[in-house]
Amino acid sequence: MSYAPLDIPPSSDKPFTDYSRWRLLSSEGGRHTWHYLKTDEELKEWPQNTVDKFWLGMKTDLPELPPAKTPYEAAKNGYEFYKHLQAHDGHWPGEYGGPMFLLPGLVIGSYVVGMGFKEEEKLEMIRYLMNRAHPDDGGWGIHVEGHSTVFGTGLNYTALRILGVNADHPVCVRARATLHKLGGAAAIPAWGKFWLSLLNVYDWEGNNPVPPELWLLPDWIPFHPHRWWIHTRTVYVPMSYLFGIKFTMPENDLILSLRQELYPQDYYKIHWPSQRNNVSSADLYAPHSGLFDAVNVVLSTYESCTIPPLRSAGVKAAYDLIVREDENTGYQTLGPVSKMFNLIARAHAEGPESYAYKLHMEKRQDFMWLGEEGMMMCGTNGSQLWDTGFIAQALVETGLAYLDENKESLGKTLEWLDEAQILDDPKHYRSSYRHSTKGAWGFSTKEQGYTVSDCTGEGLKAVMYLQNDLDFTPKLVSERRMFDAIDLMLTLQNPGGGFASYELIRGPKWLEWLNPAEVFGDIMIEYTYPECTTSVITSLSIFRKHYPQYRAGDIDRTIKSAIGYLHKAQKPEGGWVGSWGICFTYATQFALESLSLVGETYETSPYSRRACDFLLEKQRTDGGWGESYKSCERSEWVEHENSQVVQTCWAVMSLMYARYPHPEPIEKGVRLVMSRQRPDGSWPQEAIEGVFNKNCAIAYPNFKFSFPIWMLGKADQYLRDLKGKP
Ligand code: LAN
Repeated sequence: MSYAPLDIPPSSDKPFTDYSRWRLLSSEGGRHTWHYLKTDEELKEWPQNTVDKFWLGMKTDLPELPPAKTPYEAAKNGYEFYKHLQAHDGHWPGEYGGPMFLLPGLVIGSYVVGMGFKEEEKLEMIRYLMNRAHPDDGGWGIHVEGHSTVFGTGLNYTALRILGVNADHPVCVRARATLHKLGGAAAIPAWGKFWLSLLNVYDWEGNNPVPPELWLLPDWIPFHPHRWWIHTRTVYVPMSYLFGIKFTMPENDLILSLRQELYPQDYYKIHWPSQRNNVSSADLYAPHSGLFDAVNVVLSTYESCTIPPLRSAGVKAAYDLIVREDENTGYQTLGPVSKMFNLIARAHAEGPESYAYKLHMEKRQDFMWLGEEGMMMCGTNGSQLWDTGFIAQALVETGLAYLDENKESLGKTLEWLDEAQILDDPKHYRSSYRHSTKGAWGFSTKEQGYTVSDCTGEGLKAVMYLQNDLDFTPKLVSERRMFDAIDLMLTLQNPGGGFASYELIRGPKWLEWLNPAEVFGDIMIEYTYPECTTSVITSLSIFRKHYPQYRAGDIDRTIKSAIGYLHKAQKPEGGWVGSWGICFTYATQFALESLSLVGETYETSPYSRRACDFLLEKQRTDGGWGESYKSCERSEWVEHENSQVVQTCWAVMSLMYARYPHPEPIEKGVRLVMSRQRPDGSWPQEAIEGVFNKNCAIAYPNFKFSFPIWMLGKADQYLRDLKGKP
């Protein structure tokens, strides 16, 4: 990619490209890629549809619906709208933005290996960054709603410059001032140091070591990286390769200039070794432990006298793991960070003419999403299964599935879910330290190919709802395949009874003392989560109603001990801390669903009662609930300034799972959610819904459809039952 300065307008409120020319292609298995049509012929052949228009923030022209008088009618209107956002293959595509450290990885990573972008992509990435600059100071945070940090500002500034924005453009001038005020790029957290080192604008000496020799350790060692949380290890595999070879891009004018722009001090006078632990206070979330600092002293000493055969064996071991990961995932890799590190490693080792380079380039597209504000890099290659699984269940539970006008859409949903199940273990299985995948559903697509405990749970539930509860659907997923999903989930329970995200907990808790990332909490090992646990055990429980013979004893024991885990995980105040959604309302909804499975309700269980009382205390006078993403940072309830539709749905669902006996709070919540519905049946976007690693928010924009539809439809029935009406 050549560095070509672009003529960028000072304001970014209008698209830099013609939005009527963009199309979202949903291809094999739900892959998402955005395309810009250049010729009139292409435009004629491929008209823009509602899905494109909705996600581009254009007017959808869907009709106004008869105003809803009951919660059921509101749910029905909601689906009348949401149905139009279903892709032709049956899944629901969606934007998966939020984190602000991913687009720079895409841009820097592509730049250092000479991989270009289309002009329209560059322009819309620039616009996205301009739109997402913090209104107060022009910097960027770790996520779209966060305060400006060095990580966000240093990396996104660099991305803008690579994409072709001049250093004297107002957006750069403002961002640079903020960056310098925060201490400049020398104080960027570890992953920022790493990206900038690859770009040759930070010295490798300024990084704490990431020795690839770690991969040569025997597997039984308690801190062997195969025991780390899968995202952390999958990011550190290519990092250790790139560190091992000290990858740097050759100097050019832009790099020389960035060395001046990113630092308030003289780049050439910086004492790099003293920057290793220099992290701006605006960024620091998980400070180093004394143990980690000590380990780094030892590793840094080793770095000055590495043993060449050992280093090259380590580099080779890391590279082999990179190749296996690419091959296991169709070059999607587990996530967006590993995607770009792997891409650089493969490009370095195999060159721009290689098959690996081309495939990485092709699949890079799956992470690039065009939204209303421009083009972003997503948290994964989509959230296809997750969004599709929820709405499928919502339709069946609310009865909307039985309406003739929804049957076609349901049929397609089932077809997609059928295709999305992973049928085998990974190609490279044990040699990649992978957990089994046979029978699993992942979070995004089958191609990405990772088991996620709760995605398997939600995927199987959705299939059972559609296949076993409805009499008009074909039985696409065989019993054998359902049994595979069950067998897989049963391998995922941890000794304490809880379920983690992708694997069993493999390492000791003290590994967290070696957390190198500074900006994320709880990333070194798997942990058990009320959310994941619930998706698995609710799925087991529905399954056993349909197939009471299959592994009944195992399922029984699993559910019992999972409930024990949930009891222990409850906070004394009554809620559960959410790790993947914000925050207490999210996790409490799941936990109370679990408790309801074993008959624990407001009237029968102190756990359930305490949880309801906790939530009721948080209900606001407008009938809604609202908590800030800061709840997740602090593990304590932090009010949002407004009540939020999605969180209100989670709270009302919680009360219904607990069979809360008084209608008033439920009615008030329902009224709030109905009052925010638009005449076309949709709901406006409110605050960000999700989170990961304690400190980074991530968007689930489809939640504003699936959860209101689900909650309103359920509440309609629930309130009628409470009042003894038919
Ligand atoms: C996700 C998204 C989905 C999420 C749920 C299924 C909701 C959860 O219940 C289990 C964990 C999982 C699969 C999850 C794990 C971490 C992810 C992949 C993400 C939050 C999306 C992005 C994030 C990933 C780690 C982002 C890249 C950043 C790094 C620190 C590597």
